[in-house]
Order: sequence, then structure tokens, then C-alpha cells
Amino acid sequence: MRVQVAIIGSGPAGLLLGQLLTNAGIDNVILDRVGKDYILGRVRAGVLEDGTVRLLDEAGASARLHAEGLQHGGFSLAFDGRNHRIDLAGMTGKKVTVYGQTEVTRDLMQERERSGAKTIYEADNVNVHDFGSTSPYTTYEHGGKTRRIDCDFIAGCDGFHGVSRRSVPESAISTYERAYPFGWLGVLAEVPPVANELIYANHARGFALCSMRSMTRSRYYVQCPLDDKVEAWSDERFWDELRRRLPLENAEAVTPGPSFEKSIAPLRSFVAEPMRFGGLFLAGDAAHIVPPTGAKGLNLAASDVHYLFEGLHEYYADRSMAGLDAYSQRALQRVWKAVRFSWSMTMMMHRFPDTGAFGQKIQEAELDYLVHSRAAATALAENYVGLPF
Ligand code: RFL
Ligand code: PHB
Repeated sequence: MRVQVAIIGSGPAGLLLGQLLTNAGIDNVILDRVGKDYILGRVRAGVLEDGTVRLLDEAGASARLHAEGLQHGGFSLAFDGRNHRIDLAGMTGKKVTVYGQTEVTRDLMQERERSGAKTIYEADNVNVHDFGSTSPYTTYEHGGKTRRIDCDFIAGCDGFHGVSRRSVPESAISTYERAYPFGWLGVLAEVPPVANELIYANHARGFALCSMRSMTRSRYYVQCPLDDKVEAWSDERFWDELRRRLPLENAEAVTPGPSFEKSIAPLRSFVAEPMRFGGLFLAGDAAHIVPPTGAKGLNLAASDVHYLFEGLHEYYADRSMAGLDAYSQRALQRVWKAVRFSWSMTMMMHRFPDTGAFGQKIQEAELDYLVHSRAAATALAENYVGLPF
């Protein structure tokens, strides 16, 4: 098989890129290691920036998002037993859309099927070859046979554990990393959310986040030790712990109910530089990871895709490499700002084992400053709704 662009990974980055390319008449194939149902079973992000929504509009995959997504003009920072509203809309003129990554993925998959573009699920042993030359190709195994796809370019959209970044010689890549000494235990339950907007809570027992997928489905997280096991968390224990970390008014509004998803995710910041190696381009989690505190991971995948699509489009329209040559630098400029923001939100909202009395006082002063300074709150809001791209 021969295509113009071979895309590794059928997560939001790969699917969004694939749809933009297909709509522009650039043929592409997507390869994923796992099946469609497995991908749709992953519960992840929930907050979309305007720029991400705009790209989904451009991809023609946003009708349901506009019908069902919740527009949020603010969120709450809770500490010291009180809520402090960050007025996103008032300070930036922008809102965010609460709509699950699972639904974004489902919408993009549906659009891809409608357009007839090819996706190969359950492709084993995917490999990328000769991306330093002008004729790269990928191989994979399916049904006991090894197959080859020749292409002009390879887009590595295969997430943090994917094969694309790992295929680059170590000497050609620099990585920057910070692991945090805790995880997030996340729960999904068919119960109404505690409030109309998200609540990020800093509490002596640890961080908690009240999010949602709809007005009848809640998504909650609590900070937990890295070595904690999901089995140790009965629903009852979870609801108790969540309530204890929230201001009284919110704790009383928690509607407990059976959870239908429960998982623990470690928190990490990671960036690989550059994001281009000849004909291989990394996008999304394949190139960078942010802790979820700032709600930036999926949105960064979208902005990478925007820059990469522009470069590819320019190449096929004008035979100009300018956009592709600029890709890594343009993407990384935005990536590092989101990495900084996600790190700062994480530092401000969690309890660290080694904070100490001085660190604790600094954290409290920072929160107090933030909610009493319009300048500081505006800077937070500007980053949360998403820097422009
Ligand atoms: P994905 O979604 O990981 O998709 C990668 C795809 O590549 C496939 N793959 C391979 N295919 C072929 N061969 C191989 N060797 C392969 N290895 C992997 C995988 O099967 C998969 O289908 O990466 P992508 O597309 O870059 O998307 C990134 C986002 O998924 C991620 O950044 C967000 O989920 C992060 N995130 C959040 N982001 C936000 O913007 N807002 C949020 O509110 C938010 N909350 C979160 C989050 C991530 C979380 N977890 C679990 C890490 C909350 C959580 C708890
Ligand atoms: C979510 O709804 O899953 C979510 C929302 C905001 C975050 C992280 C996760 O910062």
C-alpha cells in the first residue's frame, strides 16, 4: 500500500490529523495497536479549549459537541474550607467546553468511517523505517502476515508509550522530565455533579477535583499515593474521602452512587525535543506529557495537529517545506508554556510529601494572592482557557 501520510495511533491526535488531511484531499492511513472498543473504553480528558473546538469544527466532527457539550465560564479554587470562583469569561472573554475525550474520539471515528478513510486496528508490531530518507515506510503485522505501507511522511501520534519516539536514535533527541510523588484516583459515576462548574480543591488530606461529563454524569478525582491500588478503594471509601476534601457546602451536595470506572493515573511532565526527525513528526502525548491538573494534554495534542496539518497542507498545495521545517519550533513554543502552566497548577494544588512548613506557607500565600489579585487570577484564566494558536 502507498499513501501520502501514514499516521501511527488512533487517539485524538491521530484521528484529528487524519480527518483534516482527508478533508483536504490528502490520503492517509491510521494504524493502531489496539481495537476501536478498547480506545473508546479509555476515560481521560474532559475540558476543551476554544482552539480545540475550532479544529473539531474544521474537521467536521463537532455537531454533537455543540449540542451536548457544557460551556463553562468559570471554575472554583477551594481551600481553607471556602470556594473562590475564577471568572474565566469575565477575565478573558472566553469559555471552555466540558465534553469527554471519549466522545471526541467517537465523533472523529464516526466521521472517518463516513469519509471512507482507512484505519487498521489491532496492527501488531508497528515499526517506522527510513524516516531519514525521502521514502519512509511503516510495517506492521496483521493476521499473521507482515505488511508494508510506503508514504511521504509519518505522523507519530502513538502516545507516550508508542513506537515512534522510541525509534529515534538517542543521540538525536533530548528529553526533559519530572515525575510527581503521587497519582490521581479517578471515578466516573452516573450521578449529578456537586456544582455547575469544576472545583479544584487543595486540602490537608490532598488534592480533589470535581468534574463532570454531563448534568447526570460526574467525574471525580482524589490525589493518592503512587503505590495505591484501585482495589483498596471501595466506592464508599472514595465518596467519604472526596467529601472530606471539599468545603462543607460542596461536601453536602455530593450525590454518591455506584462508580462504573475507577483507575489510578501517575502524574508526569515530559517533553521530547525536537518533534521532527526527517520525515517523522511527533504529535500529542508521543512528544510530551503534562499532569492533568491544568487540563492541557488533549488540547496540546490539538495544537500540535494544527501546526502539523498546516505544514502538510502547504507542502501538498505549494510543494513548500516551510511549514514542515517550522513545525517543531512552533509546536514546542506552545508546548513549553502549557508544561509550565500544568506544573504550576500541580505545585499549587497538591500536598507533597516533602513540602515542609515553609513550603506549606508559600503555597497558602500563593493561593491567597491568586484569589485576591485580579492580575494573578487573569494570568491563570488566560492559561486555562488556552493560549492562542
Ligand atoms: P493517546 O490518546 O494516548 O493515543 C495514542 C494512540 O496510539 C496507540 N498506540 C500505538 N499504535 C500503534 N503502534 C504502537 N506501538 C502504539 N502505541 C500506542 C494507542 O493505542 C492509542 O490509541 O495520545 P494522543 O492522541 O496524543 O492524545 C493525548 C490525550 O489522550 C492526553 O493528552 C489527554 O488524555 C490528557 N488528559 C487531559 N487532557 C486535557 O486536555 N484535558 C483534560 O481534562 C485531561 N484530563 C488527561 C486527563 C489524561 C488522564 N490520564 C489518564 C493520563 C485526565 C487523566 C486522568
Ligand atoms: C476531567 O473531567 O476528566 C478533567 C477535568 C479537568 C482536569 C482534569 C480532568 O484538569
